Amino acid sequence: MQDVLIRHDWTIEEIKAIYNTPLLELVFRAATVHRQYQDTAEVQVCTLLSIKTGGCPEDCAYCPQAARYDTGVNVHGLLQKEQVLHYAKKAKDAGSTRFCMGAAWREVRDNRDFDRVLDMVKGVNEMGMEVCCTLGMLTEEQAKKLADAGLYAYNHNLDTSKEHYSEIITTRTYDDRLETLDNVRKAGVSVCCGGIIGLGESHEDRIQMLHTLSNLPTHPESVPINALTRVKGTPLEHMPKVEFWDMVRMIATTRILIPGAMVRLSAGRAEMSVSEQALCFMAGANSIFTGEKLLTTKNPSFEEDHMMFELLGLKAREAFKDEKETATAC
Ligand code: SAM
Ligand code: DTB
Ligand code: SF4
Repeated sequence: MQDVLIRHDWTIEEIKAIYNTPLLELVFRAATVHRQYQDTAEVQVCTLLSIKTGGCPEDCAYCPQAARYDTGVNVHGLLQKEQVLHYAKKAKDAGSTRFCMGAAWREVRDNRDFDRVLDMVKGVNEMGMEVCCTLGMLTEEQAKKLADAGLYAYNHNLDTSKEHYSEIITTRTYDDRLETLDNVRKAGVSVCCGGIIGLGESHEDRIQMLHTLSNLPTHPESVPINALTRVKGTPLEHMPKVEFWDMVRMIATTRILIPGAMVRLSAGRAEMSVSEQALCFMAGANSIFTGEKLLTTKNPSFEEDHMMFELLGLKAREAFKDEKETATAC
């Protein structure tokens, strides 16, 4: 039953009021919305692979892959298709239904590497997994080529508020990000867009970011909420650890504002207990990244997550569920 209207006209004041609701009341409200829109027994299981690591020209202050910071990341060029398909199969066998390939690029260029990525997309799609990519900025034509190759979703995060953005990244603008999201939408590809907390932003910045996300003309189909993973050598290495309660508050507010989306408990799980993750699921998170690494940093193992699913009685959401439901409804 979906009796809460999906809105695209949230005001800052309304979002502030939701965000500042006493925590347990906020979790209860989010859990209520979650039950109206989603099957709460299901969690989407996605796996990331860094197909091109490090050496990135951008200056994103959180990122271990920016060439200008000395982070000790294992720099490598574009992986071979066979290596990628091997890892995708391992992820599929471990129960993952979405495979997301990440590249440390500022933007996609029309070159042989892009052709190779198109081929990887085709290969993973043929394995019956939802394929996602996160490759940086993208034109509409490039998004269409990815769609034709079988791309299901594209991840491009807002990361933070428009106001705080220039404190974190100076090598491209907030509007560049919004333009890429628009190009992805126009190509008919599912949009995955969220942000990071712990970048030194204020509560106001988080509210502003949620305002931008929840007022997009079409809501993103998935919204990853990341806790900053503090990496030695990056400008943000000494930031305080993100409070677990802030993650819960962010997830719950996102669930209420964007009820139809998969809300992904993304970076930060490696430092959370199972009980803490359970509260995030209660608050409306229904997607995670599995596999021992995110892109370059640690994540719980497939085995640990399997045990968590058993304990909490969760099951993996099947691949292409949205399409199947639309087909049945027609
Ligand atoms: N280079 C492409 C781009 O920036 O769009 C794709 C890869 S980039 C690593 C994808 C996303 O990972 C970033 O937008 C950011 O939200 C997230 N990310 C990167 N480093 C992170 C960190 N240390 N902690 C949390 N999230 C991080
Ligand atoms: C997202 O929102 N989080 C993922 C994925 N989208 C690409 C990336 C998290 C990266 C964490 C740092 C790393 O492992 O390098
Ligand atoms: Fe490069 Fe992406 Fe890292 Fe920014 S987040 S430095 S664009 S890999």
